Amino acid sequence: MTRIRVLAIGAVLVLLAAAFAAATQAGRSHGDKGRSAKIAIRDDCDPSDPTWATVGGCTLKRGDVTLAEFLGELDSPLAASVIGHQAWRNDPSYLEVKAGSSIRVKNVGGRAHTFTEVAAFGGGKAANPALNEGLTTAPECPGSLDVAPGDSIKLSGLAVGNHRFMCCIHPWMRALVKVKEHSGKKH
Ligand SMILES: [Cu+2]
Repeated sequence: MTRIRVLAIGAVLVLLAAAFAAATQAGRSHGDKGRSAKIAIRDDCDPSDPTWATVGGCTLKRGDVTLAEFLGELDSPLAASVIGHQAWRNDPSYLEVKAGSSIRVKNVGGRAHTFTEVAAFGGGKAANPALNEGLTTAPECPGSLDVAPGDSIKLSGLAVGNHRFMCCIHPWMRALVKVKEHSGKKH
C-alpha cells in the first residue's frame, strides 16, 4: 500500500514536472515575444523612511531612497529646470516596436506614477512646484490617470511614428516609443 502510494506520488510529481516544463516553455516563448514590448515604471523609495507616508506612502518591500534624498536630487546648481532622482525612471526609456504590437507598462515602483502620451515633453501635475521647476505644464497632464504601484496598463493601436510618454507626477520620467512599419527593415 505504502509502495503504491509512493509510486502514485512519484507519478504525480513526474506529471507536475512535465506540466511545469511545458508552462515554462510557453512562458519563455511568450516572454521573448513580449520582452521588447514591456516598460517598467521604476522608483526606489525606502519603505523604512516614515516621511514617505506624509506624501502618499511607499509600497516597496525594499528600497534605498529616503524622501530627503529624493528632494535633494530634484534640482542641480547647473540647471534651471528640474532634474529629478534618476531611480525614478521608465525602463527602458526608448523602445522600438512594430506596428500592431501592444506594450505592457507596469508600475513596479512603490509610488504612484503616470504614463501619459504627450505631444511635447513638459511639466506635470504635481502640486509641489519643485517637481516642475522651469517646465511648462504639458496640457495632457492635468487629469491624467495615475498608475498605482503594482498596476499595469496596456498600450495598443499606436500609429507608426514616435510617441512621447511622460510621468505627469515626475516629469523627468520620460519614454520615447518608436512604432515601425510592420515590413520595415532593421538597420
Ligand atoms: Cu512618476
